[in-house]
Amino acid sequence: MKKLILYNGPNSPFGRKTKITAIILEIPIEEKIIKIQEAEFIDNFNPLRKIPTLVIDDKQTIMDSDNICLYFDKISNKETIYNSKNYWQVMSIISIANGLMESVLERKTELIRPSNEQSKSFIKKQEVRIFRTIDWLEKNWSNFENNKVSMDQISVACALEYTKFRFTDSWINDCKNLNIWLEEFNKNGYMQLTIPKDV
Ligand SMILES: N[C@@H](CCC(=O)N[C@@H](CS)C(=O)NCC(=O)O)C(=O)O
Repeated sequence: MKKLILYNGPNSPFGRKTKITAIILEIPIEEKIIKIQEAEFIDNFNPLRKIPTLVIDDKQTIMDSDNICLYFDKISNKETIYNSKNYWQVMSIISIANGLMESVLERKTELIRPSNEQSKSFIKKQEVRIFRTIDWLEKNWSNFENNKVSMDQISVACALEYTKFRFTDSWINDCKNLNIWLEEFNKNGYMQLTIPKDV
């Protein structure tokens, strides 16, 4: 078995996706929680200096959460979590969830810059995108009725939980179906084990 080191952060939604996928697919990884801003050594593996980054046998790197999750799915002996019947729908929902994570992250990053450098219109644009995306999921996404866990469910759950963690849960009353599903999904051991921590 190859040695798999997953460099992760304490609250990255992208990292959370990969950790959950490793748990579900029973991939034995060693997770190392790092402060990405100080992790110069990561540049040797991933010039983007981003987490998650997966290093295989100290030499090969897989970067980007989607590639890491696909890799875990490929090497696992368990049933795939990328259902082939609605494959492209699943992939598109994953991209939408990624976009939601990005907007929440961008908004937060902008807000921690010095106030004279912040752009109100940029923050507003992210907030509009966040609410539009969650509302769209409420109206258009139905794969959560499926009892079998799949990659789009993991991605949407991580994105919505990150939105609550970093921004707001004000959408839960308007997006009832999504919220009922999320509360149920959050009871899974892999969600409980990966709750984001503020550091
Ligand atoms: N597309 C990437 C996004 C990863 C990403 O944006 N990670 C953030 C943490 S949530 C990061 O490492 N940021 C460090 C930085 O921008 O300096 C993925 O899916 O893995």
